[in-house]
Amino acid sequence: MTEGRFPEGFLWGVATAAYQIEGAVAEDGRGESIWDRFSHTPGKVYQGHTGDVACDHYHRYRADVEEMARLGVGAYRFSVAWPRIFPQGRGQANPKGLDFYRRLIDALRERGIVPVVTLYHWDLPQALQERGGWAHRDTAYRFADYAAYLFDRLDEAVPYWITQNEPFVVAILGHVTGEHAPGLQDPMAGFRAAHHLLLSHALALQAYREGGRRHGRIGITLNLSPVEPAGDDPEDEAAARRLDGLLNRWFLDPLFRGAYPSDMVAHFAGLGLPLPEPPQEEMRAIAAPIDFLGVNYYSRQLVRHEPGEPLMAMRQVEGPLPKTAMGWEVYPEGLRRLLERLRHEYTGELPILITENGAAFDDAVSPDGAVHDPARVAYLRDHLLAVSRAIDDGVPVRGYFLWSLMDNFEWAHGYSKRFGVLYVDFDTQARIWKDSAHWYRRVIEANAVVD
Ligand code: GBH
Repeated sequence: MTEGRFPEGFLWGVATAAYQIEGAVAEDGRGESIWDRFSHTPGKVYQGHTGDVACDHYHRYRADVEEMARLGVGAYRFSVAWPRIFPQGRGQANPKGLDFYRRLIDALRERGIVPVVTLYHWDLPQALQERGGWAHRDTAYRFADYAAYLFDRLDEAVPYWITQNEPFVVAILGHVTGEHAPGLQDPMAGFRAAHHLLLSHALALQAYREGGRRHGRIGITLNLSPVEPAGDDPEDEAAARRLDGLLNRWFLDPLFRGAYPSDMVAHFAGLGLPLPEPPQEEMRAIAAPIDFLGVNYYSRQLVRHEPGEPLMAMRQVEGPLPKTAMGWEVYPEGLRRLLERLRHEYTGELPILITENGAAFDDAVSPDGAVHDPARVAYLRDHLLAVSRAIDDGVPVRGYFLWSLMDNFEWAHGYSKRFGVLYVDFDTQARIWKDSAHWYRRVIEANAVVD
């Protein structure tokens, strides 16, 4: 294929997540989530920002779907807020919560936009956290019940289901570093959470396969990054291998090989961490075939050996490449390498969706009323070229979802980091097309990377 051209039928999309955009946190019977609790806890989120209003998408979803139609996207990846569907996480369902997603899906269908639904993008019902959250095995079973409830009601309208978004981030940032909800700093809770997140995927997958006639496809989304040593010291190389073992292989190996990576199990055992040994039937269920793998890619990780560091004996270092407003290096080549590695080591011919890729920059509305974001256009262009090269080399990438449709609640950074191609004025809720939105519209139209 010509450089920068995409195969016919390539799925062009944008992505969001419920807590980051919806607002309306107390409306129509929605229950509390761990992110409501966390963001309302002083000191946890930048300047005390919360998702109470966010982009007010709950009320403005029709206009937002119109924006997507104008962009020309073929697909929209969003997440369902579990506490809208089951306010207590289990037990009594809340039909008004389901109605919102039905209305959203109807609006998308009217515009010919395919819904890609993530079942969990970090907003666990607080009631389940109080029963132990993801560190507790029962949460995986409650997730499967919630998933089955949605499969039975929405499957005909949903061609792609994603069980979990970034279990690494949920387990490690939520339970080990404490940067995310529920804000724990307990490595053992992190490992239990990681396993129960994978188990919840497996149980939902089972419910999907066994629950009668289904129309869609189902997969999981991982955040994956190439991990590279900062120097050529063999100790740094071993440190890079360790972070790769936690960030990438800790999730890929169970899903595609049915076992946690043995070098990492040995590493943690050497630290005296009594990792739970999951039952074989759980490991088998986690490795059950999926229909696609979702990949979120932002950057690489550069690491150095650091003997004093607990758990991983390494530290991340700042790389030399230009950075986004998040401080993440712009490294498009990493995406191509990651995709090649996935195909050779894990996924083979399994279709891949890039379920997130994008960048935050310090955007501002200029006097002419436009938002000029050339750095984002360059980021997107170079990453799309990397994807198109990987496709030309035979990696079956079937779609690309730009993170994000619009500026939104960037977790612990609140509204201070803007990832959207639509600029959001959080005082007026106006959506303003950044230059990158105009550019992305032309890419979609051409089915090719354009200038
Ligand atoms: C995604 O997370 C989220 O799915 C999305 O909700 C969010 O808005 C978006 O990206 C932008 O942040 O330094 O060891 O933690 C991406 C989170 C951040 C996870 C970088 C991996 C690097 C590994 N990623 N992180 S580490």
